[in-house]
Amino acid sequence: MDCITRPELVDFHGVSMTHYFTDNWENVQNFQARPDDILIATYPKAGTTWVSYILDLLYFGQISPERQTSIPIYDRVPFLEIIVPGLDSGKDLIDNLPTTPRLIKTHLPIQFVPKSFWEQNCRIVYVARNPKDNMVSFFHFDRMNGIQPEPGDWSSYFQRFLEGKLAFGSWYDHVNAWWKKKQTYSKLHYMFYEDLIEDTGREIEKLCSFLGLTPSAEEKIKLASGVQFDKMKKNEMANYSTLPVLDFKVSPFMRKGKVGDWKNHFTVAQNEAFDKDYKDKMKDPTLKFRTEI
Ligand code: PPS
Repeated sequence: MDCITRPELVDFHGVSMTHYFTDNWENVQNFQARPDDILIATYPKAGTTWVSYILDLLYFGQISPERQTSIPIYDRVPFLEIIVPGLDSGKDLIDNLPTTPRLIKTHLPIQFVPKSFWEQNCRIVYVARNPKDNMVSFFHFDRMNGIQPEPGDWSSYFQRFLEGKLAFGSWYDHVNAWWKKKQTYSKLHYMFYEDLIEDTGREIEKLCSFLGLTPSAEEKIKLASGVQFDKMKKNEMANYSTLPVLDFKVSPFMRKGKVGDWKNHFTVAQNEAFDKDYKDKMKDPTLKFRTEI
């Protein structure tokens, strides 16, 4: 593999980004979506892999079970905007997907989503996670991920999260803009990580109704049990252990999978500062997050 170095954050049309997600910009912006494509959109570390895996099993679990033991999730559900030297770009992986529908992952803030997805009226599943746990998960991911900027120490990371100075920009802008879109774009299903933790079966039920799928009760029970954290953590095709840029000696990709781990990281003062800042930034009373369940 080519030499990979940690990137700098740059201001890209007003959003903090790194070149691994902007170097393929023209191809990504000109991406040709198909009407049956399904886009899985998230701020990083909100539960992308979990929902990708659920959708992959819903669509292909029965018809091609061998896929589950031979193709890593990041190849089954390619990451649209990523381009890393020595690896296939997300765009190329998508273009070569043999399956229908194509399941596509993105972390792009809504204003960067290629227009073709809107023109084709594609279904979009957005997953959001409470910002405290999202921040903690992102911090540990940045420690172990060679294509992310160095996270620095926890207190400086905490500050940068509040300022939106992380790859893909501000969590606040991301979750709010996607939430707003839901009011005008009916093919957007907005989910919460905490709801999935609380009742995976119920959330699968809602997903199926959004996608127009009708698995049997038995299939749904099997699915909900098969996608639990411990099983995914052990599954090489779902846990990212085969991706060379990640250093599992620093931290695993499937790290804790919990609601409330922020309590092990936030100091009392940080928590107070966070809550105050959150109130100023999150003005829409209809968008509510749970930091414990
Ligand atoms: S990425 O890199 O943005 O695609 O990461 P993403 O998949 O969005 O988020 C990773 C976090 O999701 C947790 N995860 C799960 N939690 C509970 N159950 C299941 N099945 C599951 N699968 C993934 C994963 O552990 C990361 O969260 P943390 O808090 O770091 O453990």
